[in-house]
Amino acid sequence: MELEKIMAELERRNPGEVEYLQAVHEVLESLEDTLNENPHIVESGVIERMIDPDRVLTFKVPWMDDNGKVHVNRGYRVQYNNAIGPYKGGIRFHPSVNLSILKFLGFEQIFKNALTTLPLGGGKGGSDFDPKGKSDAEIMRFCQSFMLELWKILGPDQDIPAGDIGVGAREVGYMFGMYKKLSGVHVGTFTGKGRNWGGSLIRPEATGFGATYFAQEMLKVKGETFEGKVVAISGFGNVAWGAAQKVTELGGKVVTLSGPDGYVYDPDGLDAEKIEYMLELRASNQDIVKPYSYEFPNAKFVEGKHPWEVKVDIAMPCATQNELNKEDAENLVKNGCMCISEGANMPCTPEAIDVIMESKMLYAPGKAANAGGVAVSGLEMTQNSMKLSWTREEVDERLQQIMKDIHNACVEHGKEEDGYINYPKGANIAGFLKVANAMLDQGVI
Ligand code: NDP
Ligand code: 2IT
Repeated sequence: MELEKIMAELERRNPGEVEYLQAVHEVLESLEDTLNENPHIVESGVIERMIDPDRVLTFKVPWMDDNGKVHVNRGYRVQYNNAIGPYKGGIRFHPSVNLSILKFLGFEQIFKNALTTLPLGGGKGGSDFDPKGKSDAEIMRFCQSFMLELWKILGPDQDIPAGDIGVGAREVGYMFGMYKKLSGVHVGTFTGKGRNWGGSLIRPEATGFGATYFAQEMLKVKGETFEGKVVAISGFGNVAWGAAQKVTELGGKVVTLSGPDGYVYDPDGLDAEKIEYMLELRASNQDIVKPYSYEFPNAKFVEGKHPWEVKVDIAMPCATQNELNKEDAENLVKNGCMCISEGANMPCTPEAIDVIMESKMLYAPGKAANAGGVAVSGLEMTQNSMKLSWTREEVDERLQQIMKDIHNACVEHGKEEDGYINYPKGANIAGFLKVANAMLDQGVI
């Protein structure tokens, strides 16, 4: 079969790029029927052209710490595909960052961005820089050095970065500042900007809100709502924070958060004060969630474990890739979990996905469920172009409509004969067809 040959060739050309190969394999597998029905897509080489990034920029990022010691990190930008719009995707600062991880993220971004219904191509960037424990001045110097190389390939109609793990409003501010100085223009080349210099309302909350709205749509199919549901969330960063807010507002009870050190179980559930405390915890610049259990003594800290062993109705992985494995999935199924909505990118391992799909629970992949973040980035770009700023209500309404439209696209392309909605398949097919058709229209380039 043609797809097997393509995959084998990809493995040969990209040895050891585990996450990248995992992401491509997951998409290609689900496209089999679609490609059999559309042989012209395969014959035109669209698959080979789509799975290889358009270009990758790799560069050195030297910076000086507060003690005058020089450090060198590696910076990257993967410009993946711009068939339906300019390259668009976040920047990740984390010591684990490498080319395989950024290629997997960039590849996923193509389909996610296509699903948003907005004209956005796919890209991703980042560095193996570790922001943990760094002073504000060190973060600023790093961001400035990073931009000295990156700015050359960015532009409001060319490539528009945003945040991701380790990159929030502060880092976007420092990067945008340097970009503006070097390019001499104040345009919407970044999203996730500060409110008073071009940022959109709701962008900080958008990914978590969107993942919750998506879960709400899935629950509706079963005649269910968030009211009274017990929810496990992983991570305690930007996405986890947005999801915790919206789930709580809709009547759900969030009982876990997690970090690389383990998870906290809070049987009382999060409330406004605890959600506010999440911001403090993030700002403390450590990589641990444990202090939550000192602050709120009813909460218990479970060291070195994943939150998926807790009995919950709904699970929302919002930390990082491959954080939910086969055993975790088996625990969730055993405990009667009915729905998983991925706030993070590719948080479930392939073995976990097999267990989840087998159980026939509601399961939304990140490229559909977490698309709210980049969708509001797209809305930020629109506001920048119009030199206008929409109200909170207007942005939120558009976000909700986009999440509903993505849900409908997944149902349209993912509904199986027995009525089960295969959301990963639906998301892959819907996103793929949009980009593939644009590529066919534009010729071999
Ligand atoms: P943040 O840096 O704000 O938070 C990341 C969170 O995950 C932190 O709590 C982090 O802890 C935790 N984490 C990192 N590694 C691990 C690990 N190995 N085990 C457990 N927890 C871990 O990033 P975001 O919230 O922005 O991103 C979270 C996920 O959502 C990522 O997969 C990202 O790609 C995805 N995403 C983000 C979007 C956005 O708009 N920001 C949009 C769509 C998806 P610590 O930092 O202490 O290590
Ligand atoms: O993974 C993602 O979608 C993001 N990190 C957000 C990308 C963006 O451009 O807003």
